Amino acid sequence: PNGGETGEGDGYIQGTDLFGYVGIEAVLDQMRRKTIKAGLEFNIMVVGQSGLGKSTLVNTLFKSKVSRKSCTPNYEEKISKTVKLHSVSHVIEEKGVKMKLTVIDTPGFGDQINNDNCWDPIVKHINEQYEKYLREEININRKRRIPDSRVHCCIYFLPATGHRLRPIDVEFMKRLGKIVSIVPVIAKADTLTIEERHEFKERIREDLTVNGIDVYPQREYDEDPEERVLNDRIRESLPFAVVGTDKEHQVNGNKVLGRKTKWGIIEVENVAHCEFANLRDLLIRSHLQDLKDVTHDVHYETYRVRRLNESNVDFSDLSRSTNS
Ligand SMILES: Nc1nc2c(ncn2[C@@H]2O[C@H](COP(=O)(O)OP(=O)(O)OP(=O)(O)O)[C@@H](O)[C@H]2O)c(=O)[nH]1
Ligand SMILES: [Mg+2]
Repeated sequence: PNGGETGEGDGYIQGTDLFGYVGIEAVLDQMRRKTIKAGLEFNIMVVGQSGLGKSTLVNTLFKSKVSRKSCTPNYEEKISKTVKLHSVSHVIEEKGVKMKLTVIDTPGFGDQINNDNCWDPIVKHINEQYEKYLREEININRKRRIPDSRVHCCIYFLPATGHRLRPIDVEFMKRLGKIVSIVPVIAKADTLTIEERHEFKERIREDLTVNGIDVYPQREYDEDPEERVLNDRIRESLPFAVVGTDKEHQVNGNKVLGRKTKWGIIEVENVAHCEFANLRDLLIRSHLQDLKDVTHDVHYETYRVRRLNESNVDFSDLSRSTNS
């Protein structure tokens, strides 16, 4: 039939005849529609020493541009010391695409006299989510879509000491880097001068390399030269120097998220002031799908292989316990 109902029919038919056009690109629309229908799930975790502003940054993220248009009411709560691991979820909707963004807030370490194994609860939580997923996956009656509570990205907070990586952070990140994608940040970056920030970042990058700590985006997973160039630029700017807040202030008649000090307002979302926006854009805008892919293809895969190789895994037991 010539000139189909869609109006695109002509070109389509003609194309087939003349150039062998088969219309594979239509798959893009199908994928798009499927993704929109299914919705997105994205889970971030914040980790680091106590008092570095982790809970504050979770609030900043939810109050910042990612969720201003979301349907959830403003998140108003006095921030106090976090005592247990807990998640905060918001459903964010933009142009018909729905995303459930979950941030897992964790209690900071460093308060105890003995900080040995302070990573245990964090490592345990991350592995438990892999285990949950694995159990769903090997279940005989598995769900069409397995709920995904796996941690797609772990934001690791470094104190703005201006010196080097501390042994505790090295130990912690070494362990984390093997099981999850880490994005390191310099916390409370408002305490550093421009020069100090620059030099501190450089020293941290050196220390990460020297200690063999793999942070996201990992070089070995760059898919092509184009991605390598893009990711190199990100790797050169790590760790992001961030500032967090849960307060809004008036600046030139606009409401901005900021920290008011005696000498002025630090605008958290202003890239001239700090790198919070760079962090947010990396997570939400440019690398969300890649973080999910790396989690599934690399970290979860490693866990899965290890678990299934363990001689004590009884498959029937696994599926039975999931069913019950
Ligand atoms: N100067 C400065 N202070 C900050 C920043 N972010 C948070 N703070 C302050 O630091 C204090 C601790 O913040 P929290 O967000 O509770 O820190 P936390 O890392 O969650 O602490 P724990 O729950 O104990 O692990 C609060 O008084 C915050 O207002 C920042 O970017 N700069
Ligand atoms: Mg906290």
